[in-house]
Amino acid sequence: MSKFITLERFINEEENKFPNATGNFSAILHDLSLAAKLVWREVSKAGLVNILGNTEKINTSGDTIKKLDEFADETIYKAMDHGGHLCVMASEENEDILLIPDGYKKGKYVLLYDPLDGSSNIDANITIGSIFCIYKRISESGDGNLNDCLQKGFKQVAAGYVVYGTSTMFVYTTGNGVHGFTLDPSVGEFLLSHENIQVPKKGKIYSINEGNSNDWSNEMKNYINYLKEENKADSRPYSLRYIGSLVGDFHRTLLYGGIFCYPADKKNKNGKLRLMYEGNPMSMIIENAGGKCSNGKMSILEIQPTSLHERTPLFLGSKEDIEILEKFLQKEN
Ligand code: AHM
Ligand code: MG
Repeated sequence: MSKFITLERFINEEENKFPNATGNFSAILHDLSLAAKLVWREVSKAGLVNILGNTEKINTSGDTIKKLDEFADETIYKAMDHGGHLCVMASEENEDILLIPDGYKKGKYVLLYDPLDGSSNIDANITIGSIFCIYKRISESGDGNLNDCLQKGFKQVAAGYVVYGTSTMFVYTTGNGVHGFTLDPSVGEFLLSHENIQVPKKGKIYSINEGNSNDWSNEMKNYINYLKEENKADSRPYSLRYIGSLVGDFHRTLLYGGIFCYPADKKNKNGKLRLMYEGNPMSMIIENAGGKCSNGKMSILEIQPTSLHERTPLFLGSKEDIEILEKFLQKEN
């Protein structure tokens, strides 16, 4: 029988590798794992209790917020607001930055999160997830501010997600490999199940909402047509897999390789997905697993954000797949 390594123990052992570590950063990860379990507990009962259904509210991106989104948003905020390690937060469900309440110590880190991504899938019992990333503050002290949140992706010091699927997993990186932990619900612990995940250099699966193809650029259409062409030496045609839930589609891409695409189109010139809550964290994870991220022209991690809720074309996946995509999109306007 192999060893059981809990997420808590793993985080502590990672911290011990850095003699100067203060423990602040590990404490944030511990708080996040508690938040993940609290959200999982509600998500897993979603079909049992009368929690489904839309509220009257519309979030800043124009989507109808479901009650479970609100629960996840509040739960993550409340699990993180009093630890003394954060100076500011921002969530996909809130237009403005979220300050740490008066009376609590303000720390040196910044947390951005998408509390419940893919929530339009909840009613159909399809995989959804939570996404997070952590930065170091750039302001000196006191309350954090918008500039602390609007840092380039390569400044992230950690990123991760929780996938509520056939089992629930916590996957994260601090820049030292990507590690996955599966929740054992009977003991309430995340146990190390996927150490040092490496995305295959090239895959056989593409993941995209092909219903939008009429609105894609010719370059984007040519790339997807190329993936469908027969070429035995090159494992083509690729298979299409699309859940419509980023965490699920990303998790499969991370494990099996291939490419996830949410491109720009005529109606949405920056695509659909958000740079700060979806693009940057998933990009840090894929790059730390040996894969690549792109907006079609450049690394997502090099984009200077200008607002909390900006969107970006997003491509994530195997290194070689992203490189081929970038060749196709070079001439795209
Ligand atoms: P959300 O943040 O409102 O839940 O939307 C994001 C979701 C992603 O999970 C997924 O990749 C994408 O929207 C799917 O969009 P589409 O239905 O246009 O294919
Ligand atoms: Mg989202």
